[in-house]
Amino acid sequence: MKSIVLGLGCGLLLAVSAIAGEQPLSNWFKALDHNGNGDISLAELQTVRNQRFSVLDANRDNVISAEEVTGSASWSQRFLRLDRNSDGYVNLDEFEANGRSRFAIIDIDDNGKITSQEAFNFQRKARKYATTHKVSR
Ligand SMILES: [Ca+2]
Ligand SMILES: [Ca+2]
Ligand SMILES: [Ca+2]
Repeated sequence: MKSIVLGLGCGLLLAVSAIAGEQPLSNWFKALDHNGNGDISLAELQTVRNQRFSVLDANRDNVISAEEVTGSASWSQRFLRLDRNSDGYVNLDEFEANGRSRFAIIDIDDNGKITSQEAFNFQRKARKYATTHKVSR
């Protein structure tokens, strides 16, 4: 069970890296903390992810196809996991469901907010996991 959680968590680190590049925690944390109040709410996470969805959905048909993510190694890797019903497309529902499960993993105390401390703990754990398991990027 623990390794599954860490595995999912590692996916979030990759997601965040995709948004912010290989930047330190403070930068991606600030990018997600839209209203700048010092923590990340689920709404804020979904806002940023929805923008990402629009960017990835190049032909604007409201689904992401495998072809649309071929330019991004990290999104291509995640595509199969995001496509829950395996129809070859990722729709916004699937995309948001993935965001919710990731949020829940990082929000350790389950209070609906990700603090910078929770984000930091998570990043450290994910790094350790990546090192131990030699996760390719
Ligand atoms: Ca916030
Ligand atoms: Ca599309
Ligand atoms: Ca929390």
